[in-house]
Amino acid sequence: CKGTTKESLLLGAASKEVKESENLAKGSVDADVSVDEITTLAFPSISTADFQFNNEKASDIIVEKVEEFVNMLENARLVLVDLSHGSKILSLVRAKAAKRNIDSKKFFTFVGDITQLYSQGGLRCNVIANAANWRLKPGGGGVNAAIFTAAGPALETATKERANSLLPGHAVVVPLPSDSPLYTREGVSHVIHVLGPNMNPQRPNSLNNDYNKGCSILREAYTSLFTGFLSILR
Ligand code: AR6
Repeated sequence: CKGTTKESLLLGAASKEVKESENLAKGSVDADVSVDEITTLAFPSISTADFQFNNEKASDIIVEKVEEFVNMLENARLVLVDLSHGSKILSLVRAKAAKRNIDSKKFFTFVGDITQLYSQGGLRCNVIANAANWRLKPGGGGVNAAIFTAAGPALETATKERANSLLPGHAVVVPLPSDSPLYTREGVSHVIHVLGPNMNPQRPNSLNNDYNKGCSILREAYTSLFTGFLSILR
């Protein structure tokens, strides 16, 4: 979170999430650590919209995986993002994370478009995750379409250099070229594509409601995502 005037103005807003980021900014100043130095991964809830994964089960897995990785982050943090204040997955995760006493400076939720977190929300996130498709192609709706559109063709080219496809449960870290609008406008230096389990019979490789497989693939997906983020930190 960058402590700019823009952010300070936004921090006056009413949302709980924004207030949380205000506390973070203040905390960082008190600790004499520049807020610019906080490396932040913003991630959407993988598989719970187009891929129709059950929200209760997904929220358990998000909290479990955040708890597993949060202490390895040192000066970095994780932010779960969704588009609306009415997001079911955000409220489930918030409640469950609070019960587990997960440090709210290291992990919190935020309402906003993941491609405009800094310009619209004042939240500086240098790494964002994408709920990708197996072909790693633009389009298809949801967060994938939004990220590829906002990043411009540079993301597709950079992605191709790293991988041509993805297996469910896997992730690929893509450094974003510095001429991408997502880099220049939002300060995003890396996109991590993640392929989650698909429960939607209209999409490829549907698991047909097999939540044994589905939960295990979703756990793998978050492990791959957070491991990828740690690899950027080191
Ligand atoms: N900013 C923040 N969160 C968003 C945004 C956004 N711009 N757009 C959607 N979300 P989804 P999936 C939230 O459907 O279920 C694509 O077509 C959304 O509310 O994007 O993993 C791909 O090509 C939800 O909480 O991903 C794949 O084929 C979360 O992001 C397929 O969808 C994930 O929703 C992947 O489906």
